[in-house]
Amino acid sequence: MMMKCLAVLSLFAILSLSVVLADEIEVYDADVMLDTSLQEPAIAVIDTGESIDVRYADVMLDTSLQEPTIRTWYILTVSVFPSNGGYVELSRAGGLYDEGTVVTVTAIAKDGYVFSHWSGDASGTNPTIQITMDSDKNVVANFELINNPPEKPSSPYPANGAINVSITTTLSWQCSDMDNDALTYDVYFGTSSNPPKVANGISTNSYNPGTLQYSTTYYWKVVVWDEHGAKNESEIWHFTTLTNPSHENIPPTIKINYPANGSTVYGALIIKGVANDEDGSIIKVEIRIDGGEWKEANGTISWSYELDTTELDNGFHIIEARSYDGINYSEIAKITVNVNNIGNIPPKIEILSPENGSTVKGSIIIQGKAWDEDGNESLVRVEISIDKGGWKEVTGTVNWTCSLDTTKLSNGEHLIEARSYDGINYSEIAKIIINVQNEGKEREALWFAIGVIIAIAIAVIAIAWYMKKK
Ligand SMILES: [Ca+2]
Ligand SMILES: [Ca+2]
Ligand SMILES: [Ca+2]
Repeated sequence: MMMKCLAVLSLFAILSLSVVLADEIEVYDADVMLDTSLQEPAIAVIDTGESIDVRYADVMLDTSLQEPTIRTWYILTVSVFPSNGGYVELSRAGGLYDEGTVVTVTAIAKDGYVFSHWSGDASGTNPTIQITMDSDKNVVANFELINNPPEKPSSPYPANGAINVSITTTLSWQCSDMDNDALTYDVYFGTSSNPPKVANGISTNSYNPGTLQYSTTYYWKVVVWDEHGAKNESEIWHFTTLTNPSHENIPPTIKINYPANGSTVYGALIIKGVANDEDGSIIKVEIRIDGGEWKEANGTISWSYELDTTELDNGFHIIEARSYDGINYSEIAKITVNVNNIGNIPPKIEILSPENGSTVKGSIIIQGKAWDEDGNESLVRVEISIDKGGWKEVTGTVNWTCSLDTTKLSNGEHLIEARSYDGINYSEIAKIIINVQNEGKEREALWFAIGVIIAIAIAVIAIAWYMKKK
């Protein structure tokens, strides 16, 4: 709309009004004394058809004025978008300005919005601009809603790093937006650590990936979008599904390496061992004492468990261990230890007969005594060994005996050793040497030697006769 406005600053004279019907009103400055008592306005018509009230007045004509004054005004129209996004301030209020007027226009955003840019007969992103009124102007101040991106998706299910996850699992997560915007999600899921997108713009914070594979690690992430196109994304999570339960599992094994079965222990005891699973891995190793509650050991394929033996009564205790592969327990490994936290005096032993160095033959009885300063009732057994052979238990403890058939030994010297045991310690070893001399044995040996010589002689004669004949 291009409209030329003319303003009447001063009324000149009735005579001038004759010009009103022309395109422009020519107004001559004059000293005017308005006579407000006049009742009827004269109508001045300008080119657009608008009208101006002009009241008659007594006019004293200033005849010095030579030229008529013509003043041209323009309209400045301002608007805002969106309408509740903000408002505009003008350096000079109004909307009608003399030609050439420079108007400073400032856009001011309301809470929750920010100024974006000018459009219409202005441009740029500076919220303050200057407009020169050389024509009618129409400017628009554009505002934008201030938006916060959604929070990073969190609290994944299955939890990040979870194992033994069911193959029919629905993924879910948590997410929120400061502006309470409605949120949509893109889901990335797969066995690659950089998983592909499998769902786009879903509005629920859960996703069903269908039936999964057994014994497989899956990776996934969620990208969240708000209503204004702002987004955020989770870290990449992962979980591992369980082993196919229909596959027969090989149970794990376990072994206690320390302490040795039957050994005496005291103070802080570190029980150690190993475990193995052929078709999987050891999830945990457990220990129990005297059939009590199972407790988890440290480590798996190589494990240890600290036992404070001072919390146990002195005496024999059973230590059991088992391993677990997530499906089956191993068989139980078991040792017995003798806890002794007081201190033990080892038992003693003595061989009374035969005397050391004596000559013996036939069946003999070896006898002796054993004792323990802590109390003879603690004596468990007495053992002897012949010529460093294995230890064999004898009859009795405090007074002990053992029969020995020396004819089963060669003639000559033999070592006999004896020791006693009090359940914790062995005694020092008592030893004697006996000289075995069995006569019957000498005669048998002589006849055997003669027989061998005769056989060799016959063989020599036979060979000589055979050679000669040939
Ligand atoms: Ca938002
Ligand atoms: Ca297994
Ligand atoms: Ca003792």
